Amino acid sequence: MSKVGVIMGSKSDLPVMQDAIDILKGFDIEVEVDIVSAHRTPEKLFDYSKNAHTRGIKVIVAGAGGAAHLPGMVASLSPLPVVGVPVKSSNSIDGWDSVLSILQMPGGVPVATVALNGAKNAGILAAQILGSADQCILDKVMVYKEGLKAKVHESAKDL
Ligand code: RP5
Repeated sequence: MSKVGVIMGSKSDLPVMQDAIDILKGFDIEVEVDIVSAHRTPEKLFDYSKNAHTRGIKVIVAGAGGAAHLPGMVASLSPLPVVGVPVKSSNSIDGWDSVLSILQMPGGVPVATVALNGAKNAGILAAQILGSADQCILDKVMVYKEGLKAKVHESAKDL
């Protein structure tokens, strides 16, 4: 079964990254969660990035705050698509450092960067990537989108 790897630079990122885990589990997608710090555990980062694809992980969602090098470094070492989540962490200057560190990658090493603290969208994007080759997941994404539409129509009735 295809898996999504959700990693973060610190346990302090978990309250944000939990949104990615929850939405992926809502699509019945297997999630492997870990803490991998680009600066504090660089050897683990190398090991994780080099090997994730060998154990069924198809997409990596990586979140970090401040000088957020995790998603970009993972993308430099792994053949898998990487979705980056900038986290507004305690060491972040208003989130901009995290956003720009993850967003402004050099040519050849893409990171699909979502909004600040946008872990939910990162999970949905990972599901959509898996869904492009898995009809069952694609069906669930379509149901989810129909649900969004229904909520808007419902909320418009209360105006
Ligand atoms: C980053 O530094 C982590 O991803 C986290 O967002 C931030 C703060 O980490 P802690 O000091 O809370 O462990 O590397």
